[in-house]
Amino acid sequence: MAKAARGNAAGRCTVKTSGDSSNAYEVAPDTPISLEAQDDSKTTDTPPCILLVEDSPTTLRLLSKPLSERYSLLTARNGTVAWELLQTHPEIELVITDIIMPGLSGHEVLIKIRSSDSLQIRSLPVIVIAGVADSDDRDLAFRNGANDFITKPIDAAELQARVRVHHKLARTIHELEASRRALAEQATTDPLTRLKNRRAFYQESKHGLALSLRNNTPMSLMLLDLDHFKEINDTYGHQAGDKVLIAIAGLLKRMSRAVDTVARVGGEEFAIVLPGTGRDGAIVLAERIRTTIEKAPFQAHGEPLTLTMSIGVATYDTDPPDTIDELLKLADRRLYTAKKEGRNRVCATGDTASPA
Ligand code: GH3
Ligand code: MG
Ligand code: MG
Ligand code: MG
Repeated sequence: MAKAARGNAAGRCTVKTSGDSSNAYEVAPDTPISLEAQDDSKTTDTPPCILLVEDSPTTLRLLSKPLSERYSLLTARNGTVAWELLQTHPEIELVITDIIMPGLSGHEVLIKIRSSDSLQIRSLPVIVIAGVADSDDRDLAFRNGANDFITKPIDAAELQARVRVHHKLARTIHELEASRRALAEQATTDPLTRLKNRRAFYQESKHGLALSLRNNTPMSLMLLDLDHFKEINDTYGHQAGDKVLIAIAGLLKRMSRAVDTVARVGGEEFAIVLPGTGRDGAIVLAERIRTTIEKAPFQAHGEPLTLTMSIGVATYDTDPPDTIDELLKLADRRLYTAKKEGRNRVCATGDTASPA
């Protein structure tokens, strides 16, 4: 029973715009919405790739053998080739470089690596190998950002041990950075719809208003609440309700511009920040969203299902408030007015006084 509604709610909601659709608010063709979590963790069994830069064929041969036992090894006979390989092989996880070579020296390769535009290249661990134990070379290498410095003759076991340590450390740093990014994303994302959450919406609105105040440009806030959504849950089940929320989120995202922030700020309540958009522009978008949702061919049990939304809009520059909290309160009062006046409507004017 609820199954039919679930499949149809997200899968068959093909949405058309009404009237003029010649601007950024045009709705793109519907695409399937997946609830599957994305797994972007590295699940590779291939050995880590390292780059060995050395002009001496003897040393190259000597080091290649032990390194190839554990690593996928790329080699370059001079710094110029090494730099080209770094651009085309993002799988490289560590660099070992000689200093004295024709063309770019090891010091120059290191400087290029550490000042690269690419974070991946910039943060590569680099082990410098030198022909003689020269303390100036060693100091310069470390000043330029080398992670380690080894002098010839090189003991293969020692090199392997150092490579292992630096590679492991680099991987740990990457993993920490990835989990920091994931946590930061979690803190601002609604897990069901992948839209921004209430907290991120509030931050974005505050930031947008600060820019508007400084640049003397308008900014609108829109609060959107599904009408009688409880009935969807009651009739078709909570999971069908969830699918509807996901479909609505996708639709709102596609109808807004890249600079707008679309958020889910409550159970069946959404919000959009519209930087640079005045009242008229916000009303055009709100009406377009309202009619698009009203016409969207949701189906449950093979029967057409009509959904509607009520929308409250407040605009900095047309409306009196110049703080985000007051603007949000105003948008909320207008949303309440839209509900009271019969739902499925946009309220963007009036009601500017706070209730006593
Ligand atoms: P109104 O037109 O006045 O807004 O009526 P409504 O039924 O939409 O509003 P009401 O506040 O009475 O009910 C909101 C419903 O939204 C109740 C709640 O179960 C449902 N809801 C909230 N969060 C979720 C969610 O994450 N998933 C689902 N499926 N339902 C949710
Ligand atoms: Mg050399
Ligand atoms: Mg509601
Ligand atoms: Mg509500």
